Amino acid sequence: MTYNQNNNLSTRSAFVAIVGRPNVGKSSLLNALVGEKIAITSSKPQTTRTRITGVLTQDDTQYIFIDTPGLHRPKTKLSEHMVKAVTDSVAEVDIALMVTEPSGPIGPDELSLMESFRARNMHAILLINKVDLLQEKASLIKRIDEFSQLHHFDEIIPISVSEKDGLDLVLQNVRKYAKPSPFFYPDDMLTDQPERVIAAEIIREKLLNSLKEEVPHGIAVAIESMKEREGRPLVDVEAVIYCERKSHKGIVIGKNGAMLKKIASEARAEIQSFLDVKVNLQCWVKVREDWRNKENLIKTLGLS
Ligand SMILES: Nc1nc2c(ncn2[C@@H]2O[C@H](COP(=O)(O)OP(=O)(O)OP(=O)(O)O)[C@@H](O)[C@H]2O)c(=O)[nH]1
Ligand SMILES: [Mg+2]
Repeated sequence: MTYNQNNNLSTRSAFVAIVGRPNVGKSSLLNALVGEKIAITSSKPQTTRTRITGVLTQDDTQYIFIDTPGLHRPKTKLSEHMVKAVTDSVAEVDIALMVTEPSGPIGPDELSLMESFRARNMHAILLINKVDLLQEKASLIKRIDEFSQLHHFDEIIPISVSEKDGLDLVLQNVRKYAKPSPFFYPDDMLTDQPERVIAAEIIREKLLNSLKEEVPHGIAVAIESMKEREGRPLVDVEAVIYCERKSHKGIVIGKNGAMLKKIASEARAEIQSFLDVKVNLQCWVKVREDWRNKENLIKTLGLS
């Protein structure tokens, strides 16, 4: 559907893919640019599993940001879908924002992203995020140099999403690539994700924060029902947490149910503030052996 409030082409829009290695701060950047938390973030890599659209409308310009999963070598069928979400997104946009960190080796995934920009002859801006972590600024110059030799980026901008540093400069630069077009979304819309997807993601974020390494990567969350209680300002949410092994189910539930209680209580508070209404959240835990390698389950969970 096309929304053209002015019915002329005084408006512009830019489709922007946010790409990069896992854990560099892509989803944090999306949230900061849109001004609301619409994508979950965590200190664990491979948090984002699907493409997430975030919309920012400023004056005559609409930016449509597409946050993507971190690019990595796929080890499961699920991660094959995640990598495909990245390549599909890069193919469809006016410009890519490639997010990286100020230090560490430049690996094959970053090299292949730069290669795909060249193959498509597309515009790309490099964002060196987390500069707040840098002790000495001289290393930043070295980093800029290192990337400049590997690819001719349209711009290279150091930023810190946590400190909200450099974000205006990012928008100013992206604006140059906006094309005359009607707005694609209503100007007050922030994301195309349905409420129940955001609620499921909030629960997954709390699981990512509380559980150790391999357990949260094998978890998926589905909202089975979300209904307003008749005659009361209260929403009942029923969620199922799927894990891929029996032993993981025990870890998610915890001793005397303590872990599940903690996760559900944190998630309930955040879903409540997101929906702006009181929420009653019930979570069940089920096992779906090796679901990350089963296409039908990946599809049912909305991850393909
Ligand atoms: N110090 C610092 N940490 C940051 C900054 N931006 C993001 N982070 C942290 O980096 C971690 C990863 O952030 P995410 O936004 O989830 O990263 P991502 O690139 O979306 O990760 P994937 O979805 O796994 O690919 C989180 O712990 C963030 O709080 C920053 O500017 N400075
Ligand atoms: Mg992410």
